[in-house]
Amino acid sequence: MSDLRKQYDEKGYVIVRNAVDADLAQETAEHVHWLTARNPGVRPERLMHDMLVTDPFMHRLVGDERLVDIVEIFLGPNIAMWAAHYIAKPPRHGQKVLWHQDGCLWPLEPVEVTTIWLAATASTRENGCLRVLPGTQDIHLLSRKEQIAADDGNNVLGTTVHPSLIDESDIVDLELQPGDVSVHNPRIIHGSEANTSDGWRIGLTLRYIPTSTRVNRENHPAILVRGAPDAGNSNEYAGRPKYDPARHMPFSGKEDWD
Ligand SMILES: O=C(O)CCC(=O)C(=O)O
Repeated sequence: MSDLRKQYDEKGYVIVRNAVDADLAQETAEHVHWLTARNPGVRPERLMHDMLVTDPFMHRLVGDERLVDIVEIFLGPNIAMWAAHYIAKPPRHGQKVLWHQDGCLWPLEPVEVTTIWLAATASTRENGCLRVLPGTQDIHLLSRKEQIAADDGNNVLGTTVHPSLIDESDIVDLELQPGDVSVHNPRIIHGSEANTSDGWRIGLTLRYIPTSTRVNRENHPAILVRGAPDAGNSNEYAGRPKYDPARHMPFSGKEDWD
């Protein structure tokens, strides 16, 4: 496990193969299709935290011991997940994610946070996998002025970084199979291409923090996944949701959420 930390510190990212089993990855993909069918006005690249934070399957998934054990290597024993986001790219017209740095976009004090990106389907060069620029985690957190608005309606974030920060010869494509995860640093510059393939590319990006990090956004509960809240800040935590067949996707183990 310390090898994970070593690579993460040197390169700004690390891959963990088979972090969860194929059945859970499959259920995660089904969750996206379930949500998409119920929210036809929302692009599947934008199934965001507010839609997920009261969902029992999401609580089951983000608290999975196998994921939280990985996160603990980077953040220590008191852990919350403050932002979940399915970036699910449909076949042939899945949107790209322009080059960006995560940490400069977030209301965290301090910006101590680690992202787990879970592959629910294969994620490949052909279908628009996550790509990173190793080493860029050593740059500073970019200010608002250093970001460039790019709101053409055709990309997921509407913002990007200056092209001078991108050296294309350094790009590493993080190709994953269902159940693999990549872990990335909040300062590393990363993005992804559009999905022009015939299949879905479904990823779930999960932002974990030590509970000592303050989430400075109102009405934005996090999910406590291990250890204890920190008395030094007023983070809000979502309660454990009850599974309701009228409102939630059925999932393996749902009886534990009655
Ligand atoms: O899923 C993608 O293509 C991009 C993900 C990303 O930017 C992130 O997880 O921070």
